[in-house]
Amino acid sequence: MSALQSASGKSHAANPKTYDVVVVGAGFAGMYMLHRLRRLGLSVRVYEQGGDVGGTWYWNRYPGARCDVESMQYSYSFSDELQQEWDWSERYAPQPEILRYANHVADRFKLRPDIALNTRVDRADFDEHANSWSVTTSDGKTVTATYIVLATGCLSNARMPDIKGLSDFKGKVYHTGHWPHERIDFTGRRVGVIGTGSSAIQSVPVIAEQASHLTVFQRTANFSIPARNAALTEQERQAFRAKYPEIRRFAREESRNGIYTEMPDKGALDDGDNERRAKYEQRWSRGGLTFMSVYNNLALDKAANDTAADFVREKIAEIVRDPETARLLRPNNHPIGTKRICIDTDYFATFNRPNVMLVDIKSNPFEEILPNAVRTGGKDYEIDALVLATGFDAMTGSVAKIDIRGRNGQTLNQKWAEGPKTYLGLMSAGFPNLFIITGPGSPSVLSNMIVSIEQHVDWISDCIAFMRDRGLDTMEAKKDAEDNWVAHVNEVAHTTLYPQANSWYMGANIPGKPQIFMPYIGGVGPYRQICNDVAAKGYEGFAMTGAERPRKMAAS
Ligand code: N01
Repeated sequence: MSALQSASGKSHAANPKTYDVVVVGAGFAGMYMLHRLRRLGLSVRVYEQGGDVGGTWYWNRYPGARCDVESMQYSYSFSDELQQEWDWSERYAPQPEILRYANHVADRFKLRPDIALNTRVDRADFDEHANSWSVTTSDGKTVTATYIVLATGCLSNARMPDIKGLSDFKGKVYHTGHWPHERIDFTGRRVGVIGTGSSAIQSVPVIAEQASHLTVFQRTANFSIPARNAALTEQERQAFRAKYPEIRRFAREESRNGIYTEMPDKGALDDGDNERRAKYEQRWSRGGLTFMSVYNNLALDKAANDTAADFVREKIAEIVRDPETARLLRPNNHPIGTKRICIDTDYFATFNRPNVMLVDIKSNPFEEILPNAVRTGGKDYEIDALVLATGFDAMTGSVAKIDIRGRNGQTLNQKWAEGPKTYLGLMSAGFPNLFIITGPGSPSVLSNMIVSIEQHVDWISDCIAFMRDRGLDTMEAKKDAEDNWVAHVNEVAHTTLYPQANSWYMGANIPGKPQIFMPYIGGVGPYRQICNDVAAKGYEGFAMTGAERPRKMAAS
């Protein structure tokens, strides 16, 4: 292919604002997508609304922010040089270090020239005659592209709660998912935190160290496991690096969640009480997400799940000295793990501090926010600053913000009004040549995101190369394949306990959002196999057409 020929064979010389591929977002997904597509010789433009690369790690700068997947695994595997040369400092990298890593990748692979920062994609229209997308950005410009790839992230659309009086509050209001770039110092200030999900559980212990007083407003208590974070030694890093081929292979092909760990071989009720307790103790001491993989049925069987949930509830009761606070902090309305499990450093112990107070807003919902206080249960809690750790419009929120119009002018928001519909989480029927990285219907947020990102990017790149090599220029999910996949995703979810929780996985945190379990829970390894099989069968379930040759001839 000549340098001037696109994947679709169109010449780009006449119009420099025509690309083979537009990628939306320069987080870990968008950056790797750009790298792979450039290696195919394609022209690519990446648009990023943030002021720099890094996606979720660019925005989530709240105190205590770090990854809950261990650094040596929460990192790209596509370049062995990269994984051998980068030194992670701690078991769980803090946000500034992950952002430095993202910037290092952008520089090392010379990605920046193809990334337009501070530029939001507002609209994308599919032109059925030209078989291309017209993409409009926040600077008022329009470009065209054969393909568009949404690398918009699953948790990047911060959700502002709708609480009466919030706009009247006179102090500073911060959202954990949209934290300012300058250092915020809460020293001597009375701070209120709303929410008790992962972001709050990470930030509360750090804010408590600074603030003169901290009030945490809790609607739903959450399960959290100690991180046991620590500095990584050079020896530990080297031991890990030496095993990388096996670790990465296992994470991709065998694991359920993209994490290298022992696979459980029995259920929680197959062990006697003492043995089970010893295993939970061992995982609690080890710390981290693998607590949930001690047995193979914690997500499936309520009685099994109760044993793990009871163990954690007991731990909370042991740690928290005030019995009423301990009672409130013990989760009681969802099976453990059915909301994203949190990983903390001293979260529960923080409530033993004299300057920290927990307020139950489940029994006493917010009445209103006053200029200097939060009023609930007839009491005013005076504060100088408010931290909203209220989460995200997850999985679909960032996609929904773009006005995407496919065939017949149908918008993606119209199509997804009753819940997202995709084939394999990768494409949606009626929206040709539009790919989604870690979209709803794929393991995405149930996995180590970088493993899932790399799998999707590789699959999409291979698919575009397949089309180019056969003179095909349009690809689209077939409606029946999509319907079957949506039914399968739903069916698998309902064999588990997950739908029992009012979680953001279900869209339950956004008033009016359809309540559908969005990620695919079948496991990272099995899902990859399904995607590989689909590709091996000539992209079964997708319609591919080309101006030059129909698909059957092309594939033969
Ligand atoms: O958000 P959340 P998050 N009034 O949705 C409460 C990832 N993450 O930002 O549960 C009062 O979990 C809400 O209450 P309830 C991770 O995947 C990863 O903490 O709806 N309260 C809940 O307590 C995580 O799961 C890392 O009753 C309101 C909280 O706000 C995901 O991001 C670190 C309210 C929101 O919790 C989201 O976590 C941090 C209202 N109007 C996050 N609205 C890593 O380590 C909401 N709440 C990689």
